[in-house]
Amino acid sequence: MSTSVTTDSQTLFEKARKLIPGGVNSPVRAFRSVGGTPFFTESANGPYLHTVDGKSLIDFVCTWGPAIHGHNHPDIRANLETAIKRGTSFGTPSRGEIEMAENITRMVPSIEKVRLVNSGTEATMSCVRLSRGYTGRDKIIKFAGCYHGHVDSLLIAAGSGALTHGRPDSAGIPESFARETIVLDYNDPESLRRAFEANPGEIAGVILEPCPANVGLILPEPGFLAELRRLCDEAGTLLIFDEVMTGFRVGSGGVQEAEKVRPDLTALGKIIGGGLPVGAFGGRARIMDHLAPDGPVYQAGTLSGNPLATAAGNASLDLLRETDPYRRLEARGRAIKDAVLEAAGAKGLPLQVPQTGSMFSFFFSEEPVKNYPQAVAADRGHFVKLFHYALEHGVYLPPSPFETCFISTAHEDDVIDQACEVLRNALKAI
Ligand code: KE4
Repeated sequence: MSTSVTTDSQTLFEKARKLIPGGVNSPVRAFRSVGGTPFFTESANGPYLHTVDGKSLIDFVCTWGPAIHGHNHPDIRANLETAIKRGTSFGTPSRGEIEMAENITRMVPSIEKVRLVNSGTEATMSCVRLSRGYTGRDKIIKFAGCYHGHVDSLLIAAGSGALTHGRPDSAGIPESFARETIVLDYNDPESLRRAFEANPGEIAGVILEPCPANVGLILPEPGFLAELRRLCDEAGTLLIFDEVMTGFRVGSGGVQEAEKVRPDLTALGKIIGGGLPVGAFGGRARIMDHLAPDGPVYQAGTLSGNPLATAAGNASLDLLRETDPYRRLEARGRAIKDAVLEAAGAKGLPLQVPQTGSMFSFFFSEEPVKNYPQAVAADRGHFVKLFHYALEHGVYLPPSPFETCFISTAHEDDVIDQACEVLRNALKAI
């Protein structure tokens, strides 16, 4: 029977659980970190999600980042409506792929050549393989709390031999894979120096979210990214920025432009797809030319460069260049941060609200959070109460304290004011 006749999330979720693991196609959607039943969305417009239960929610998840222009933006929809009349997939080169490559290389200075894939996971996985193929080395360094998609060699936690190997962070990953990944603490350049000393000539790449946002939001300490660049240069190791989330989000050139640190490879996703499945990875031409069919590093994808995805993605990137929304987005991020901190202060609630541009998160912690151990030490119970109060009052925050909130250009001042009022009241109610 068609699910369209079923009207409520509870019923739909029970049906979904019978057919889909956990009832979801991505774990975080199951609300396990906050409890309760996830709502099903019927439609989305501007800053709102409209649920099957007839509720309209101010959306601060923005489909985990892509919806920087809000949902169902007319320009993106128009591009898609035009593209779909020509067909859905060709499996051959198409004009939109060149336009996407022109957009990305123009907006991200470190990227001279770029390849499109279908997800952020594919993008980071390909960066790791390319760094290994280019350097002829095997080991990779990552940082605790940074999430790069479900790549076997990156679902690794710090191991007992912290400076020489990690341990699997998921079932199904062989110890042998974990031995090639070293996990360090973010914002700790000294540990990187020690890891390079312990593994001379063996590190192919250092990969990180330059601004970790999958552990809540953590901002780089002054000089940290520049020091990573210097140490990688010294060691002949590639510096890989995973800007799947921050690319085109914190500015048209991502964190690398804001912090003036040039990685060798960059992984992208989310915003560049305008809501459709797209990832990309790119960097210096002399590195990218190691990819098949020109070079020995294999990488491929049936739907890579799909014409619908590039139509939506190009519209999204064109809009960013035409409207330059970043100052407005920063002002709205700051407004929420200030309102929430004022309410928490009035109540004597220890709260940190790291914020950069249209990204912010909540740590119920006395001290600013600078790395993963500090993030996991923050009070999660308070976040759960905040989440549910907000949801009940029409504001949808990410269903985990280890995620980041996003604001779109569709979150006009009246919407921001309304959300601030709900968040202030939520903090009073905690
Ligand atoms: P995807 O494979 O989900 O497109 O991208 C993986 C990825 C890579 N790098 C960074 C920095 C990311 O944030 C992500 C995915 N982000 C999560 C949100 N925390 C996606 C949401 C989900 O997993 O359902």
